[in-house]
Amino acid sequence: MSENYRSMWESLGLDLKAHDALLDVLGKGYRDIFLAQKNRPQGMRYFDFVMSEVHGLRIKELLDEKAAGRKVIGSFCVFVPEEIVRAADATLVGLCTGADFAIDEVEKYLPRNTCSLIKSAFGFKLGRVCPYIESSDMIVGENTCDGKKKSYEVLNSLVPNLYIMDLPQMKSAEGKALLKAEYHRFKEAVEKLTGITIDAARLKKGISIVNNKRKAIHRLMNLRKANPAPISGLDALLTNQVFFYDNPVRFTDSVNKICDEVEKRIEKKEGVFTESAPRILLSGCPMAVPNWKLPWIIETSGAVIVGEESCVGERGTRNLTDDSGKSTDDLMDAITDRYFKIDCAVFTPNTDRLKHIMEMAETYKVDGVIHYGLQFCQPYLMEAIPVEKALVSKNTSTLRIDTDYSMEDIGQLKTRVEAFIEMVKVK
Ligand code: BJ8
Repeated sequence: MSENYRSMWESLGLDLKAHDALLDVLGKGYRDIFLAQKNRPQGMRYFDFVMSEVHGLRIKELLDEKAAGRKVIGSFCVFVPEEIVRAADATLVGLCTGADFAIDEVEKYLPRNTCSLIKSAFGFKLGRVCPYIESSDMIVGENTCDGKKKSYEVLNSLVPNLYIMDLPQMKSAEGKALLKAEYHRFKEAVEKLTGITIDAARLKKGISIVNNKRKAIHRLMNLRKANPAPISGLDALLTNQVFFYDNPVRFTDSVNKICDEVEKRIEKKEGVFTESAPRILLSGCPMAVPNWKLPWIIETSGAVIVGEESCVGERGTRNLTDDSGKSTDDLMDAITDRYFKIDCAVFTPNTDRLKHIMEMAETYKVDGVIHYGLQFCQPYLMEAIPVEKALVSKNTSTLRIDTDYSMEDIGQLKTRVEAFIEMVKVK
């Protein structure tokens, strides 16, 4: 990334030395993992560019928007409705939660046995290496799992602009009423922050922008049903990760361009892996940038990931928001309906997720499912067992992986994943 951004990073209060070290590791990881792949769609070059500028040009764009009076809102969860943010001409960005940073500092604030995702958010803040959190005019923390909920009490002392969104735990009428009330409260907070009154026309526009982004991703995911796989799971994951950072209209365009290219590949029966490569569904905790460890292990062990049952994947993007309502209230109801369907493991019971995993295993014609749980993530680790049982009862091979963001277990993970892939091949 260019030298030109140093004064920008400095103005955001970043620790330049630590930030340089982070960018070095990120750049190397990206080259080794993504650029080393063969036969990628040409359209992935755009995503290579986005990643090379993820702390550079994209931050400059956000700061330019801020200078023009627009606001930036940071989020840690797919329950934060982007439609409402867009309706106020503001930008929603996912905050960095995909790598270990400043762990010693983090453990002065959080217990050691906290999941890596939460620790990562704190590490990026405490290490002063995340330009997104430093650019945010509002940071939304949501009451999902206990770890996040309690950690936001601590985060509140580290940032000046934390907004807490309460969320239901049950898919009941009362749960839905709570979500609706919280989305109305959030709308008011966004209006106050931006000085813009969100009316039906604005909401419709916000819904359309976000739906278009989702439709492009649906199109790409649908194309991944082809055999041979026309795009790697790593590249598809990258598009899902960039979903949270990029300008949404440009993102939509770029994903659609990849789809045009991938459609041609499918016609010609061209793939990134051979037809006989085992097809894997990855299910579980979200994988934020630069959490690429497990997908990289899977795809360098001879299998291809054809779907992600994850918030950085289909759990986060699969449903559209109905934009047919005429009034603000109708559209707010439609937004509530859409988000209430998200089957995060923090809900109890959460049978929809199990159903969705089974459906995905079938539609993507997978040979095996790898369930990815972050250590100390009780919701997903608890659900991993019934998920495995249900899949095995349908004769779908399943491997449960519990890991974190460290690189220490790479050798052990590789051995387990390779053995699983061999077993799936024999089957
Ligand atoms: S909607 S999955 S993005 S909460 S990994 S912090 S659950 S202990 S991230 Fe999530 Fe929203 Fe749900 Fe999706 Fe807790 Fe588990 Fe850590 Fe997690």
